[in-house]
Amino acid sequence: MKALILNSGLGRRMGVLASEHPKCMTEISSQDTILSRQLKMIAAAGIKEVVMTTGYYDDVLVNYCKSFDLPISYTFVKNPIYDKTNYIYSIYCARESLKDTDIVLMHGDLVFENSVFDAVLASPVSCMTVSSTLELPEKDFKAVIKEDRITAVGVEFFNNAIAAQPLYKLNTDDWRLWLDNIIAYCESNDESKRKCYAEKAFNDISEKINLRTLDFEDKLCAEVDTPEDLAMVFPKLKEVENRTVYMCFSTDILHSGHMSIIKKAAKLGKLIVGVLSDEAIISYKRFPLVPYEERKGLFENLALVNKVIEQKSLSYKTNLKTLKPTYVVHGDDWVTGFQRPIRNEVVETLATYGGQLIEYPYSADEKYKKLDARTKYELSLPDVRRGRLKQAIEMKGLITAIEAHSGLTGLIAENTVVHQDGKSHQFDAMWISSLCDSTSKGKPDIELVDMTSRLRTIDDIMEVTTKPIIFDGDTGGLTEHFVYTVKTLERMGVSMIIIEDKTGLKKNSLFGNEVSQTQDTIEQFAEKISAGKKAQKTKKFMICARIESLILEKGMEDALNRAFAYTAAGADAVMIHSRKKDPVEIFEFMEKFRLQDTTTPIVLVPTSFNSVTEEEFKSKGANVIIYANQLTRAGFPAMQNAAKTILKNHRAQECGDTLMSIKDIITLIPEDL
Ligand code: SPV
Ligand code: MG
Repeated sequence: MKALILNSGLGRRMGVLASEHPKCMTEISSQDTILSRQLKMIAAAGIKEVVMTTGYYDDVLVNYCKSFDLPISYTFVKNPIYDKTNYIYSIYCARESLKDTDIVLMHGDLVFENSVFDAVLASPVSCMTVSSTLELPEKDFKAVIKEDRITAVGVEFFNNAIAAQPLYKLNTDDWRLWLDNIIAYCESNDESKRKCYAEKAFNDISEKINLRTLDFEDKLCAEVDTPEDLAMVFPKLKEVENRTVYMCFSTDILHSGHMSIIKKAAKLGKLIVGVLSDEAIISYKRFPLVPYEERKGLFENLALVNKVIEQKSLSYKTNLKTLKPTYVVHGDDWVTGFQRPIRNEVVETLATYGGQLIEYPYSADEKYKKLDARTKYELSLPDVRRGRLKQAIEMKGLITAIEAHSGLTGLIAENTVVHQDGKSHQFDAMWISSLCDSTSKGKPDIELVDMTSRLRTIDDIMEVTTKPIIFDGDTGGLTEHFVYTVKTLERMGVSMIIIEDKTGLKKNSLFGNEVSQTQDTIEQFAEKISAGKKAQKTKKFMICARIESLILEKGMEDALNRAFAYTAAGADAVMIHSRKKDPVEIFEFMEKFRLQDTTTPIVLVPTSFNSVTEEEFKSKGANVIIYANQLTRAGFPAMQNAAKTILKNHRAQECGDTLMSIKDIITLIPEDL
C-alpha cells in the first residue's frame, strides 16, 4: 500500500501562517506540524512508500520530509502548474507512481487521530471518512449515500448527504477506475476538467466503485483551511494528545504478542504500564522468574512506554483511581474465568470518571505456551528453586506450605488454586513430612525410613513441581551425618531443612509425653546446627531449628532459651511446636521471641491449634505455616471407604459416585509433563 498526500495547494486562506512554507507545515502542537503528524502515523502503520504532490515551496517541503528519520521512501511530484490547476492535475502528474497499488489518500491539511487512521487502514473495502454526528458543512465536502455506498462527493450536495473528509482507503481495482478517469479528465481539451476536484472524476463512475463510509463520529478528523479551523483543531488535538492508556503486566519476558498489544495501546495515548508486584504475582500464578525491579526495567526501556508504576495487587482500582487513564487496555481473555471479577471492578472504576475499557483478542499462540512451559521448567531447576523460599518469606511476610509425599500429592500442592472475590490463593511451598512419608510406606514415624528413601520421595516430587521444598529432617541424625544431608539437599534444590532438638529414638511429636522421647542438650543441638551451616555451600539454603520444649512440657523459658541459642548458632529460622488445641502458648512464645528477635522467621505447624487463621498468625509474627499432614489424612479415609464399600457390596458400582472418573484419572497426568 502507498500513501498519497496532496500538498500542491496554495493555502491562501491560512494567510501569514502559510506564507513561508506549504500549509501542511503549519504547527499544530509543540511537537508537530500537520505533516509530521501524518508521516509519523503512516510510518507507525508500516506503510513504507509515500507519494507526495507538491507545488509552492516544494524544496522546503522536500527537505522538511527528509529531515525526519522515518522508514519511508518518498516520491515527490511537483505539479508545474499548481497555481492554475486543482489537485486533480497533481494526481495526474503522479499517475505513474500510483498504478497497481492500494492507496491511502489524504489531503495535506487533514488532522486526524490515530484510531481514525487505523480504522481506515483496517477497512477491507474502499472507504471515505464521514461523520454521522457532525452537521452538514456549508462549504466543505459532503458524501451522498445510496444504499450504504457513496455515490458522489462534493461541496454542492445537500440531499442524502453526510459530512465527509478527504481521507480515503482505496483498494487497487477501485482506485484504478478512479485514476483512469482522473487521467481522462486531465487529458481532455476541456480546461475546466483540470481545475475541478478529483472527486468529480469519481462521481461520473461511482456506480462502478464500491466506496463505503467510515464513520469517525466526533473523533478528530478535520481539515485546516483557515486560522479559525486551526483554533478548533488545537484544543481537540490537545485532548487527544493528553489521553492516557493503562495496561498491567506480570510477565518476566517480553515476546512479540506483548509487543503487538503494547503497540496498539500506545496509539491510543500516552502509555502507562503497571507492573505487578512480586507479591501480587505469587498470589496469582507461579513465582516470578525475574524480580519486580528487573521486570519494571523491561518496560522502562521501551520507547512506546511513557511511565512504569507498580501495581501492588491484582485489583487495578488503586492505580486507576490515582491515574484516571482515558483507556485501560487488556486482552479479552479476562471476560471469563477467574479474572472476571477484576475486570468487572475495572469497568466499574472506569465508569466513575468516564474512562473506557478496550479489549483486544487474546492470542493463545502455541509458541507463547512453549515459552511459558520453558520458564516453568527453569523454575524447577535446583539453583532457581532453592532460593525461592527465602525470597518468598521476605516478599510476603507469611507463606504457607502443604505436605507432599509423592509425585501425585506434589501435583496437588503445585496446582491447586482457589479463586475467591477476585483474589487467588495457592500454597507457596511443599512440606516433605516424615510422618506422611513414613505413613505412605506403612511405617511408623521413627526415622525408620532411611535417607535414601526420603531423597527418592523428594526427587519424585521435584520431577513434577516447581515450588520450593521444606524437608522434615527429623533429628538430623548424628552431626557427622547431618552435614552430608545438608549438602545433598542443597544439591537437589531443597530450600530448607527443619531438624528437631530430640535425640535417640525419635517418636512423632503429637504423642508428646505419652511416649518416651528425649530432648537434646542445647549445646549439642546448637553444635549440630553450626556444623550444618558450615557445611552449606550455597547462600539461600535454610536450616530451621525446631524446638520441642512445649511438646515435652519443659516450659516457655526453656523454649525461648533454646530458640535464642539456636539462632546464635546460625539457625535461619525457628519452629515452635505444640500439641495443644489452644494456641495460647504458641502466641506467648511468639510475643516473647519477637521482643528480642524481630527478623528470624518463625515456623508453625498448626495441626492441633487449627482454629487460628493465617492472618492472625501473621499479625502475631509468624512467617511460615505448614499444613503438615492434611492430604494424607484426607486420602486414607477416602480409600478405606472405597475398600469397605466394595467388600460390603461384592462389586464396585456402589462406590462409583465417590470416585474420580476413569477418563479423569487417565488424563490427570499429561504425557509430556
Ligand atoms: C511431620 O509432619 O512429620 C512433623 C510434624 O514432623 S508433626 O507430625 O506435627 O510432628
Ligand atoms: Mg516429622
